[in-house]
Amino acid sequence: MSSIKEGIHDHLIELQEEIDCIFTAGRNTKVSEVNIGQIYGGMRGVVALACNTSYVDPYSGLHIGDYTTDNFSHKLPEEIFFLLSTGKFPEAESLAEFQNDLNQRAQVPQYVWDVLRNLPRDTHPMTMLSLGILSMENESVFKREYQKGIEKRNYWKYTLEDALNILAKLPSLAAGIYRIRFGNGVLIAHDSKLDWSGNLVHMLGIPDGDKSFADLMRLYLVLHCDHEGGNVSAFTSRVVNSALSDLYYAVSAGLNGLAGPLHGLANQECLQFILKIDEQLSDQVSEEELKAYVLDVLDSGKVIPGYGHAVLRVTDPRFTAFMKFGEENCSNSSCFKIAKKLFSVVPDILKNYKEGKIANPYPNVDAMSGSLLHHFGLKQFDYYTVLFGVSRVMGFCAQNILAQGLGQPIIRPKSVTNKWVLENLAVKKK
Ligand code: AMX
Repeated sequence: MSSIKEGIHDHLIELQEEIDCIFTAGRNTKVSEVNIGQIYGGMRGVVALACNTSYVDPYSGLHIGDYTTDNFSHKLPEEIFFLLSTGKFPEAESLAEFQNDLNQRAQVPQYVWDVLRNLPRDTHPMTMLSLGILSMENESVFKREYQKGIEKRNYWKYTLEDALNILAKLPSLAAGIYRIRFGNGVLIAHDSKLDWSGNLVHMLGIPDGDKSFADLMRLYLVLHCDHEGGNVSAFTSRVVNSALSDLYYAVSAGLNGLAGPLHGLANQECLQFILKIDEQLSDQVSEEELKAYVLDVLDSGKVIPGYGHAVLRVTDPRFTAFMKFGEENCSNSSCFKIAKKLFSVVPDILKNYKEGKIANPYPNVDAMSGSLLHHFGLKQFDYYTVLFGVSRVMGFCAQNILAQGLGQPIIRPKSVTNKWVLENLAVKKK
């Protein structure tokens, strides 16, 4: 058995023991109540899901297992996937074995390129990524084995196979999308001597003399990996997989959620926002001018991209990690300077805007990431969410493997009509 499979197997035993203990203590114990506002308000704050890959604390941000962002941000994405799915970082030997396994599976079938090359020229790169994954659905090991008849307790093993096949192909697929959509369409071959993020940088073909772009990409792919279970993309992916639709369907569906401007597309919108400020006011913009600009945007009914969060109530530690990288590697870049200036004015404005209705006035991960990508030569901001997606697929895969391994059932909350609510409140419509 491979180290990752063994690690997941052992992790599932631990998690199942914890669940048994929780159920023995009280399966009917209440942990959350739902009010009418939450039924109509996107279920915000309703505790209704178990996710054992990661946890987002409102004040200390993303935790993976026992590690906070500061404690894992220096790792490789492969190590992070291992941590998400087994609860532990791999030993050197297991990491090498895992990387070797990914290399063996990296070849993207020719028909995927045929599909992508036949799309309209201006198709959004997120559509291409989602479609690229979905076009390979026929390769699903889970689907093939399920049709033969497999025991429920083994579902996770075939879901893991699908996860490894998808993850291995992602750098080639994402880089190919970049070169088809923004370049001359000539693909650069995968290099088995490079690691997962190194290969993505290599196949994108963006010049990187001092390897700072490769450092940024490693950090980028680590920081976006997972954000617990209730965000739009992870939840969507989990719901789809809970119907035993295989991981190709589930990952593609999760990516479709990530493509929205209130979620993953915010990083594209953030850079557009910053470039507009650079064009209209320059990176020498004063604090007063910037405040007036931000207020104008808010008064026109738009959100400030990269600010706010459904769970976080402080500056996102992932933003802080990117800011540190920017200070160390590109403090003179115009985009970085503007992103930093926005950080010094936006939180105070949002705190006082809409009578304090904005729950979190602080920056999320998207407020800084695009500025760094832009500085290092990746200027096509339509592409940024693809990089977010490449990273986040690690979270989708790990969450679904663990859920399958724990035998979690199909997800099906109950919805109600206005009539039901009116009757239950014993209120008459005027
Ligand atoms: N600018 C202006 N208004 C904002 C705002 C922002 N950055 N963040 C929240 N608000 C507004 C909301 O639109 C809402 O107004 P409404 O009641 O008139 O509709 C009000 O404040 C209350 O919202 P909330 O409870 O603070 O936030 P939420 O949980 O409903 O939404 C989020 C969270 C992220 C969608 C929201 O903060 C937002 O739209 N931010 C900008 C887009 C963004 O950065 N998205 C990326 C999030 C991280 C990610 O997934 N990548």
